[in-house]
Amino acid sequence: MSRLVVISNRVADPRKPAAGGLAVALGEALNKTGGLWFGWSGTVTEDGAPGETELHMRQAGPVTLATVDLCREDHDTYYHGYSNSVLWPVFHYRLDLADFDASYIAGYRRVNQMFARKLMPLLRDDDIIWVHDYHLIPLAAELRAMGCKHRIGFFLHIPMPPPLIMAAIPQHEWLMRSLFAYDLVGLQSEADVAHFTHYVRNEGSAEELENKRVRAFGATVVVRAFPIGIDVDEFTRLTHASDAMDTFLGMRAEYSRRRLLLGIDRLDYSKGIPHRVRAFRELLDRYPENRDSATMIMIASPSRDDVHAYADLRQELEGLCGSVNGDYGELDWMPVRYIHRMVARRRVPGLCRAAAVGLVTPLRDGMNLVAKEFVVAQDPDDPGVLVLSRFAGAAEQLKEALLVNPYDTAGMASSIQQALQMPLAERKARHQQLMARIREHDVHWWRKTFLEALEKSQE
Ligand code: ADQ
Repeated sequence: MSRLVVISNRVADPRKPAAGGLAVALGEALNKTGGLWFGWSGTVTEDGAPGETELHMRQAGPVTLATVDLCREDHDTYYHGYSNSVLWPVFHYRLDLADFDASYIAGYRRVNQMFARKLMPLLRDDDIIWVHDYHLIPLAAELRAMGCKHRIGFFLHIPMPPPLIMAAIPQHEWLMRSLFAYDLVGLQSEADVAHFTHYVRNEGSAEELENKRVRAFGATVVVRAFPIGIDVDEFTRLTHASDAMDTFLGMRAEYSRRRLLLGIDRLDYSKGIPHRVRAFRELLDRYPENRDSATMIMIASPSRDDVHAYADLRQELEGLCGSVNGDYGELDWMPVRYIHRMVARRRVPGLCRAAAVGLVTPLRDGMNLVAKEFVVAQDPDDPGVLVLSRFAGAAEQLKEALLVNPYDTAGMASSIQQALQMPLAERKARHQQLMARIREHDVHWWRKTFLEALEKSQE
């Protein structure tokens, strides 16, 4: 059996309780056969030279964790710069927020080269390599240039933009060409696959071959959608554990006279959080029966606070929440409760279960796992309703949610009203169908189908 080598920007210890389904799924796969997990340690050193760093090796059960530190310049250009100020905004269609500083690309290439250089001596002949996300697009090309002949797969956790948006990145052709050094490229949705195919047809004169193979730039790669899921059994267990149940009962007692609407996100401009507050305001304005009743709880955990666009977002959001509370609040009712913090993972299912409506309304999102977690946490005999943006990757699968356009404030307000008024029988029927699909395509299915496709990719 081949050994699995996972490479991602950050590395997690598979023996510790994982923060999310992804770490669980990868940890589980690595634990099975033993494996290697390689990436950045999370440490930034003030004295190192760009592209130079030491490798730290640590054993975690059967899994070897291999990490490198980044010097300040590499961190600022590769991580903050090219990854999070160019690729993240552009891949989420936010050209207005991209910072195309010419110095970033050198750092991005340098760190990918350094990763390849440090990884090469650790590889064994029978290894199968799985690279994750937008920080590491050129990694396979760098490994191939150093003679690596292994099977290498890549999974993109964020959306693939349409060709004309992609073309705004000065190095777009180099990035897309780099993907052809992989054997398998996995994307979240069929829409992402269509964007990829359009791009390579237009810019790389691609030929589409059988079995999802695409030939362009003188190479062939398999490109498929592998919609990522959550660990349903683990999340169900968390839902019934005492911390989640205490949270649920506490919230239910506190809000016994109210209907709760819930949003849980990282505070990121892709998540459409201000749009959600505007729709809630519209709901209170157009459907006054919700005043003194509906309460929106928004938990937005701090994220990349040192990038400008995030500070602006925080300010905008605080202003919007303040004005809704000022205009509509009563002495004993605050319409919006905004919490700029991370909630403990073990409490998340309790919060979800207490909510009548889950608001997952990104402007663009790879998948959005919160949408799936919200559904799994519900009581099947009295489930809440998921209001989901049509621009989340999850919308391709979760068709029984109420799909909304977050840019259409009035439309979103009327969908929230529909959710609040939905009869029990309809809520149960929708929930049942959503659950079946989420269970069928859970995170284990995702990992297994990706790795099987990678095994077969060179046949
Ligand atoms: P993210 O943008 O981080 O992930 P998402 O998939 O929605 O977003 O959430 C990841 C996890 O973080 C979930 O388990 C969620 O419960 C947790 N989380 C988010 N906000 C939280 C908060 N305030 N408090 C506590 N927990 C919180 C990226 C892509 C997504 C893609 C995933 C996986 O942007 O589109 O679905 O990777 O591929």
